[in-house]
Amino acid sequence: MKKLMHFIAGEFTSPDLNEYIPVIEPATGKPYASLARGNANDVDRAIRSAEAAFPAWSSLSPGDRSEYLHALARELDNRMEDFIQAESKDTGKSVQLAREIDIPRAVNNFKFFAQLIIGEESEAHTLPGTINYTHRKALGPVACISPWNLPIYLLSWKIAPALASGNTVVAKPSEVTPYTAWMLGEVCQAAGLPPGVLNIVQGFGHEVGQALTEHEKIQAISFTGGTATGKKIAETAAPAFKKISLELGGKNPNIIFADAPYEEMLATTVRSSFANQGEICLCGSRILIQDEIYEQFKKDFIRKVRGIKIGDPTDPNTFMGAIVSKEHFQKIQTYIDLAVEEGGHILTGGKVIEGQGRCKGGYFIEPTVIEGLSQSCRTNQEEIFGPVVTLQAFSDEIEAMELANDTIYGLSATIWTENLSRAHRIAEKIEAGIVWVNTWLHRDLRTPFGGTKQSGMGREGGYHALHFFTEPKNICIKYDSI
Ligand code: TXE
Repeated sequence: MKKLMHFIAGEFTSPDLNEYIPVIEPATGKPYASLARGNANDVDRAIRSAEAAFPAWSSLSPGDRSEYLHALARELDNRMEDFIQAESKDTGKSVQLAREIDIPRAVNNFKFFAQLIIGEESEAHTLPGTINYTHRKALGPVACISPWNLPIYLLSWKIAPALASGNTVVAKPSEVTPYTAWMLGEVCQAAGLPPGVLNIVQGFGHEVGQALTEHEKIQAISFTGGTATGKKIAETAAPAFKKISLELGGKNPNIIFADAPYEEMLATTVRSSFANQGEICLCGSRILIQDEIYEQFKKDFIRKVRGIKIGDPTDPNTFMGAIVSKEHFQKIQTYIDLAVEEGGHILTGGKVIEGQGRCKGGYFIEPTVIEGLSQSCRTNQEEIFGPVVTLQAFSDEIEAMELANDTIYGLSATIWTENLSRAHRIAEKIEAGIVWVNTWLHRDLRTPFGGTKQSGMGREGGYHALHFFTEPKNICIKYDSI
């Protein structure tokens, strides 16, 4: 069985504790690798290596750092198929999704920031007799902590801007899905990235993650994960004045008006509900439908959902694979039971699926659609992060907006309408960091990405990310006039 080690100072290294955690394939429920269980000593070693690499790395020109990022993109691209298979095995997601989304996007993350950094400009402000110029400086060693749902996609989304802007990185992937992060170490070696520029420490969140966020040398923490963990990180970071960027949970509304472009809306709503088994923070888990089309939508949606192919992630026809872990699988089942207790009526799904052949013992759940629940119940308030959506009817814009905004979260929202004024009106009033109109998960990497309320703080993407990972310094010069 493969041992997934830390990657520190350009080498794969054993954990201080010499202990390993089993890594489970969700589609079979069986272990297939073992993971280094990191501790504070491993974190300290990684941070020292990042600290040693920082002066040389941050002194490179943006063009030289850009070349390294292009090399990372190239080496990742060369191993595209290995990464696709590994990501699917590790997470339970379909090979098809890893091929269409996860791995190409990871390659693009490196390419995108490689290009962006060479275009970065500094500012100057002049007055008679003075000139202020402002430039941005890298921070030092920074922490990038990522979750299990889009492992290499989200880890590279953090690492790429951090490195591009001159920082060195200690990355902490999720212990649930560590495989492609481990492979990234090999990519760094193949790309000739100088040792210590990127370090990857594997292990549990409460051990490695906590030690990393507490470490005095860490200047900034970029985190994506659960809201409860985000709060913990904020508590740790605040007294030490570390910069934090938190991308947390969501309970996103998908608001469908009677004048929606119907067929496109229907097909996209299936994706926005169940892509990646519903384990994407941007999934629209609350579907709000205008009265006039409620029954029609319900009928058509259920028909489409029943046609979803679930099963072995390696089957090219599979749309929904396995849930990422046994723990999360049980959590989703608890939420489905809760929905019934709260008076919900399951329109389709709701049951566990017995895997076939090699997938016996895998964690499969039917795509589940529930109606009849009030907005205030827990099912409609708490993040389930699985293949479970609820339907609610609304009569007009005011009611739609009240329902949409009535949660502690504010990550994203989708609005379906052909009425341009209405689309603008609602987009303005929705409490969310990202609003899509007549589309979903349509990403332009230059745009700010992140949430309001308890969905987080700070924005990733484009210059927002480069600015997060740098500190502006203003220099004011007075000169005598002639
Ligand atoms: O996430 P965690 P979990 C939501 C989703 C899910 C819930 C919990 O609702 O059910 O969060 O998932 C590391 N200091 N999302 O428990 O624990 C951890 O090792 C520093 C939404 O898997 O937040 C992992 O690398 N780090 C989300 C990362 O944090 C710590 C995606 C995320 O894990 C730590 C995933 C600590 N004290 C889950 N404790 C999204 N918005 O995309 C844990 N970690």
